[in-house]
Amino acid sequence: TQKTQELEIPKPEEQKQDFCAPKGLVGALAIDFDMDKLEERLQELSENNKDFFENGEHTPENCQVQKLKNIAIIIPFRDMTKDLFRTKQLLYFLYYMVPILHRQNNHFSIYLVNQVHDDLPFNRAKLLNIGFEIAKKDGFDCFFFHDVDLVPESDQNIYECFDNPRHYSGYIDKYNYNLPYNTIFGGITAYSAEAFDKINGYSNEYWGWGGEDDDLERRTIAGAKYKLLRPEAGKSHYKMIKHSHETSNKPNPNRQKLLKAWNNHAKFDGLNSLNYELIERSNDLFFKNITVNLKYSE
Ligand code: UD2
Ligand code: MN
Repeated sequence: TQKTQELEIPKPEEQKQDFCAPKGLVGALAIDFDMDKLEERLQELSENNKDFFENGEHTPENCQVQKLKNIAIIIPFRDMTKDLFRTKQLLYFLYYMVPILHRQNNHFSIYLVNQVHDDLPFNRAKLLNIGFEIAKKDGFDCFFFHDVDLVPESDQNIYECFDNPRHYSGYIDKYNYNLPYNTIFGGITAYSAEAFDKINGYSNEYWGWGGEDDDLERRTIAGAKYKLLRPEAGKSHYKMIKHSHETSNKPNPNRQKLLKAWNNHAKFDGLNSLNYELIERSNDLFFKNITVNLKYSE
């Protein structure tokens, strides 16, 4: 005689959920920015990924997202070029980054923070502060401040945060994968909400090209005593889309003076003095679109 075994079916709340882990990483990736192929590639991007997105964000299914793996990629943006070159960079960025982040299997969203066309110079740092403030309110706990023209050459370059901030883009093809100087902090940096709050974010006072990245390095290392950390050199190679500098983003003539005095303004110039006007907020399929006016008067 056969004994019927009673099957024990666990109730949903008792089901143990594992933490999300990367799925199907492929390692090194061939990256090119062939503009003639852009259109077909965008079609490919949307066909293969549209089902994984809701409201411009991706949430992994059937696993539990760990702390510091709710990732907001914040991109400072303005395109005043005639040929829409920054927009094309953005499309290429999405084409490569979306599948990579999807395979890394974390909760993520890309925030495009647009400076409205105005007569002001570009202000990368202030746009990044705004993106942080908004994405933090949306519930993210890990923030990547990310230039639009950098793409990782391997999906083993894992996007995640730790308590100590990290500079991600130390090894770029443009610089033969060497650090141009030891304390370089431009391109891409990753912060927990706590760490970015602790340093009071970026300075809002850098208008035009340059200096804001070094100022952030001073706040983080000399100011808050974090270690200068980067992901493993061999695993964090980036390709940069070649471009010239916009006339609307001229080198800031005050940048050296501001940088020298970083410690005099860090405490009251940053997240705690941030003001701006939110012009528009909308969700694209693969990113969240924020448009702001940096000119502010009360
Ligand atoms: C370096 C840094 C960058 C920043 C900049 C000085 C690296 C790898 N990069 O980049 O992080 O510190 O120097 O400010 O160290 N952008 C627009 N529209 C514009 C101008 C800029 O969208 O009109 C955005 C875009 O996301 C771009 C980023 O700002 O990638 C930085 O500007 P860039 O690429 O012209 O500066 P670059 O390459 O000299
Ligand atoms: Mn660049």
